[in-house]
Amino acid sequence: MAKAQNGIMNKAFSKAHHMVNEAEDVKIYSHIDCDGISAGAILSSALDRLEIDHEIEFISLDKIEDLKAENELTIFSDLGSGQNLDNFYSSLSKVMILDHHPPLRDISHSSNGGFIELNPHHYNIDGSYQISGGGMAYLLARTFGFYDLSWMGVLSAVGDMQNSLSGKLLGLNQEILKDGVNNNLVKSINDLSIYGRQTRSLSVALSYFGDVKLPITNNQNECILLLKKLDIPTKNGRKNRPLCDLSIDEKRRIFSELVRMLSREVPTKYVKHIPKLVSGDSYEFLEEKKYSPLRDASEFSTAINACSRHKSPKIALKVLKGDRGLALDDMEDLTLGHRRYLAQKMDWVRGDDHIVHLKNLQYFEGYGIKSEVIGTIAGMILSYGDWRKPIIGFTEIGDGKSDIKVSLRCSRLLAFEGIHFGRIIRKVAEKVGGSGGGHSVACGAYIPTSSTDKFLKIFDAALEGVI
Ligand SMILES: [Mn+2]
Repeated sequence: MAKAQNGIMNKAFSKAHHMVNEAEDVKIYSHIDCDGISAGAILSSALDRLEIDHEIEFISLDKIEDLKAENELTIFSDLGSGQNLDNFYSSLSKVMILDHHPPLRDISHSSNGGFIELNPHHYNIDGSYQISGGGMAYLLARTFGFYDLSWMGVLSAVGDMQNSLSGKLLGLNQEILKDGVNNNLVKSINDLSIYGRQTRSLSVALSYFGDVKLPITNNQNECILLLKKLDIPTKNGRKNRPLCDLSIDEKRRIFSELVRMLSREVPTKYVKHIPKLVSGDSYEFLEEKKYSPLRDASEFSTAINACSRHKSPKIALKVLKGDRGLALDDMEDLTLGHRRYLAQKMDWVRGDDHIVHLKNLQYFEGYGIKSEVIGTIAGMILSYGDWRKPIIGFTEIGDGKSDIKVSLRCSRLLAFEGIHFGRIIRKVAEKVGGSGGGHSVACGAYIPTSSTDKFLKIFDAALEGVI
């Protein structure tokens, strides 16, 4: 069944292949997040090689309605399926959509000569866990034989958190990963599910374990003691050891210890999920230097997010397309600034008991925090609150608009139990005249300024008996 569906989708990709081949002047609009920027980098690299003139712009979803068709072919990537594109129908410009979000239109629209929409949902393929926007861009690039762009398809999927529930890449993502592995560009490792494999010292990386509050959470001294107890050296000579330097046996010891600690801490219903919380596959990019943030897919995606959240997606684009000089320096500066900004805001939220506890959720008013990072802050602050409940952060959208941005994060344990906060937040936001959606563990909404109290009340009630 899945194979047959893939087969039909491949036919659509060969139509798209011809559309690209005929084009002389292309505009790409891609989503301004890690997945969208990687998707843009794949498309732009492919068009460069085909010597097709193109321009690329990274945009947020709310900008789409203001766009006008000015090029012979406009490609929408990692967006477009959920938006009204009527502006583009009337023109002479051709339109191609490469998206993986739930589509508004049905597949019959796609057969129209100047308009093609490639979306896994049209072929009964899941767009949350099986393929990302960058994955769709790669499948198009692959029709031209550009297998070496596969690593960016892997990066897109990780940036889009497509591996978050199973701990690994599945479906078409797995197929893309295979291309990366076969071309010696990517290595997939069954690993501890701890962030910062290449760049963080072990004790720091462990202290960020936050899905469940453990004695080591936010406590580096406890981490050092734990590593001593497990007979794992924290240094190699004078250099701190990151996770990527550990032997399989050392990783196993940490795994068993974390499982033991977690089993003591979590309610019985969660015990079956513990191994998934502690281990998962990691993806290494073999062309990148060891100990570089670009070597690990998760860390690379953070660096791209640092660029996009500070409105500099083009810097990430250059790095993705191979610039390891100036653009990489700029990316490192942005990452550093990003980290400083987060630390400063974290201190503020933690400082004066800004976390307010309701029966089934907790929240903080983060007014003054940039809307682009309110979700990141919420995720970091969760380990200081109650991991059993989701945490919600509020801030202003900025840009002269008066709405409020809401971001929610929760322990992966709640998602493993089948709670999908992306769906819940959408319903609650709609009830107060807003809109929302997203993943099970990370989602958000936009709501009218005066509706925050009502929003919290409805949300708290909606979770009664659910968590
Ligand atoms: Mn995406």
